[in-house]
Amino acid sequence: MFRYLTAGESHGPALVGILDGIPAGLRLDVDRINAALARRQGGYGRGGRMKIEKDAIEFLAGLRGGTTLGSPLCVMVRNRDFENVRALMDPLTGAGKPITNPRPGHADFAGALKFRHRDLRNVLERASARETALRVALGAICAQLLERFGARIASYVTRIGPVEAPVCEEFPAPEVVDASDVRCPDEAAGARMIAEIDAAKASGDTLGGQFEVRVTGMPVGIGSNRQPAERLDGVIAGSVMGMQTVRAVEIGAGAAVAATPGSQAHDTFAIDQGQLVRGSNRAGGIEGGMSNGQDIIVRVSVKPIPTLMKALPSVNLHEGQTAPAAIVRSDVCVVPAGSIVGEAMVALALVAPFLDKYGGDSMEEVLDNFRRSQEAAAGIFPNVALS
Ligand code: EPS
Repeated sequence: MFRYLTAGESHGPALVGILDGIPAGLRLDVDRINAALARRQGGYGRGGRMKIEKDAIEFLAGLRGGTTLGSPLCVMVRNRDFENVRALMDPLTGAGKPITNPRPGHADFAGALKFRHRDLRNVLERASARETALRVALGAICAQLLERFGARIASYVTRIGPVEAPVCEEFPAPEVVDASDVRCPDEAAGARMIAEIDAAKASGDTLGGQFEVRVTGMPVGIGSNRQPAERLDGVIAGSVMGMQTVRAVEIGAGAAVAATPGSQAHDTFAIDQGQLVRGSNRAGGIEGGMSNGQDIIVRVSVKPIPTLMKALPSVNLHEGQTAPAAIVRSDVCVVPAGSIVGEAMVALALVAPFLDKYGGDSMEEVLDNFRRSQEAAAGIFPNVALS
């Protein structure tokens, strides 16, 4: 069974994760995992913390000579900032002045009541999106597994605050996206996004936005219509909704189909030179809860982060008085970084249903199952060539 867990506080010694169910024999390119971690650290609108950290993956278990053993992988990303705040965060002796004023939109308030914490720091340390570094590490491992079967994952930013960029018709070229400080392949829109982030920073505000994650090369039939929990769109949406700041996830045309007649909402079939083709990809690569062989398109909307330098009205929970929300060092806009985390959450979501279909204990076994299944699929309708 494929599953994963993460642990770690934002300013604790390290983030750790366990990834269980990755087959034996997957050779990992560690430089590429670290490159994904570096991409997550970037993006215009990040705060001071990213100057302190230089995220790198360390393997504690499950890997030998760069190849997975089939045993659980245990990985770590250290928090360099821990050394600066050891007195506050040491697991045995950490202590400090409590944070008392919850930030509207943050986990502070609900978490304090739920876990009966009087110091909001005990909530925010785990709620912090710092933890997404570990998810990116785990997701990059999953992406390398999926790549062995021809699937690739990429993302780009389509909106920051009021600035909207055109949607890419094709799978976005990762090097073009990476070259933009806001991960937007449209240069003019990217420049306006940067100006908007500067304006938000100057006024002590924050900005949300939207990004798209695309998967190309996914075989047909991943996910299932058998049971609600097996539907691939639900599995992906659940995983991506599990990210800090995410408020909406759409597949393909998404919410817009509610206003579209059926004649313009679906993707027609045709035969072109003996080859099965689709007229469009409004379904975003998923029909009936299963991948249909087209690109999987996931559109994600994230809120502006709740730590504002011009603090929102709140209360001091210790004193029972109205008071501004706590101000802690933070970012102005995390949408570009969020798109990298989105890639990771999609990769993490795809592996379980992928292995449900082709699974085995070793990569050799999974590749055998995959090849046999692909050959069989090509023969089901002999008069129709599937690309
Ligand atoms: C975060 C607050 C900031 C961000 C952090 C998420 O951290 P700090 O309070 O240490 O300045 O930089 O994100 C990361 C550390 C990261 O690696 O993405 C928050 O409160 O969610």
